Amino acid sequence: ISKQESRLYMSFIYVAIISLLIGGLMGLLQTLVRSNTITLPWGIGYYQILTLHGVVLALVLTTYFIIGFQFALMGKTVGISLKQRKVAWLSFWVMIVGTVMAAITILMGKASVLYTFYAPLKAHPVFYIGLALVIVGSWIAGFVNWHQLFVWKKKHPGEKSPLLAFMVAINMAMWFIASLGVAVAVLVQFIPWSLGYAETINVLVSRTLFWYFGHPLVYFWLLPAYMAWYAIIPKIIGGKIFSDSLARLSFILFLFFSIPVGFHHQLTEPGIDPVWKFIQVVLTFMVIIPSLMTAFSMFATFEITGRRKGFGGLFGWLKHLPWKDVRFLAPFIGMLAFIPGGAGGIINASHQMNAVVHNTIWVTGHFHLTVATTVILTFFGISYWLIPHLTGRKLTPQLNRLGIIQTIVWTVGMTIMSGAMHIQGLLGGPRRSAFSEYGGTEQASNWIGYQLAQAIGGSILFIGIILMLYIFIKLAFFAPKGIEEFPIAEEEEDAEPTPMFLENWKLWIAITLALILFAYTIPFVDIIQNSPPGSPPFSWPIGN
Ligand code: HAS
Repeated sequence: ISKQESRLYMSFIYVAIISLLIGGLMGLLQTLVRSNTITLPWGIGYYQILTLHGVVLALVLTTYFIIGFQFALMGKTVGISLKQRKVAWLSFWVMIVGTVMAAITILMGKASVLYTFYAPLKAHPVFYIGLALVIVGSWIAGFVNWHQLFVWKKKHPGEKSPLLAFMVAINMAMWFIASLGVAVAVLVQFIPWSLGYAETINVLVSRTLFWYFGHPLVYFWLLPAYMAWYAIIPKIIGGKIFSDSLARLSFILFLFFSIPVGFHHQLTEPGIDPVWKFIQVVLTFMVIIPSLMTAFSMFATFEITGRRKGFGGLFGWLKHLPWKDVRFLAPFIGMLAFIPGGAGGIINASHQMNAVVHNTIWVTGHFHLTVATTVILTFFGISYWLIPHLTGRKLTPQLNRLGIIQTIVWTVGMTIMSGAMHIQGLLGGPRRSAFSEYGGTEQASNWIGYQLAQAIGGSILFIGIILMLYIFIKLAFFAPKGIEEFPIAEEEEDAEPTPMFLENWKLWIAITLALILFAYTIPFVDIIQNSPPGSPPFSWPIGN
């Protein structure tokens, strides 16, 4: 890999790792405030640190890591030209300018609106402009990725595209179509409103546009982890890809069903016709299918590889897995976490049960299992080989061992924290609230033990972050020079050839748009015609 390429990919990853530190510290403070262990000094508001935590981890860390990783995948599988690299740098800098603008407003306490920035909470206009720039920057990255694949396909007529390049192109297509929604909300509603050109804002429209984007956002995080599960983990365990066609089909299904499902975040909201909520819940159950296909495919890979190595019996194949290789262990624990994480998602999506858990800290528990365990542990697993590969160093046995300790620390911390969040949520504990005794009610007194457990889990997780930072610095700057493999698996020899229609991009995009129009047109027109006129801005009382 050339120095220039490596510098480009690593730049994205540096921002991700700095975000992990800042966002993680904010998370620790969160748990300490909620358990009444500390009060924030110097007039810092609870919602200020909660916003920083959410924006920096859920939006900044993820987006930068994903774009850096995806560029590395594209560079490896289809190549990157000098021109493409220049445009990729442009995407980086546009994103950086946007990120800095948003970060400054949050740090100044002018944008304590949380990562969902629900109206009528109002931030400084610079916050929204910053967000818009981050999105535009990510689009530029997407255009480069599609162009990379396009150039490759022109040079290889009639051939199927490399699996990982296909997956990146799908993820960026989903991201682009989804982020159009939030871009419209920011440009048409939030920026004019925060600049004072509009006095009120249509809250229901803004939330609907946000969740049109917000649910595919979680799959934008998940799919890069799936790329590693499908195409990289098999190589690390000494096996092959179970089915190239199945992997492609599952990504196509994500493209179809990720977007027309936003109402499952708005099930308790008045003003949306229940029939359309029902339809979008049905579509949500469709988007579970590609994850079940992924689970099936992973089990198949593990079992086939194990049996080939001579481990028989019902579970004998489990023995062969390289438990002492952190490049496998970290993503594997991510997979395990996705079993309860996914089950929690199915509970959330079930309309009646959503009434029990909505706006409770159960939901926070759900996304700490999914994004903060499944996805992040997979990203850590990727980092252990990607960073030394890019910096021309080696993952030494000592660093591997430290990585295993890091993985265990993360797992223990997250099990305690997320477990306590789930239970407290079922006992009615609200999400997004600082410590309160709620007037001394008995119910609130039941929550405090779980809050303390979350503070303990959060502290353990912070140790995990420090460890990760240490390993990262070692891998990037100090580990011995050498060549670290970029592990990409091949397909099983006896696999059926992948049908070419799986690359029928026009058809897939047309079906995606048709599903979106079906799920959103009528309810959206209804919302615009019938929702209340708009709401004046609201801000948190000082000191919250
Ligand atoms: Fe979710 C809320 C529904 C998946 C993230 N979700 C959130 C929020 C976030 C989030 C951040 O329907 C909060 C948003 C906010 O701030 O308000 N979610 C789902 C459903 C799924 C789902 C149906 N969510 C995710 C993923 C996320 C994520 C993935 C991040 C990456 N979620 C909801 C709903 C809400 C929600 C409602 C709103 C709640 C409310 O009221 O506010 C599905 O995609 C889940 C399908 C997954 C599976 C699991 C398959 C298992 C696999 C692992 C296999 C294991 C192996 C290893 C192979 C069916 C693939 C085994 C080895 C052995 C040895 C055993």
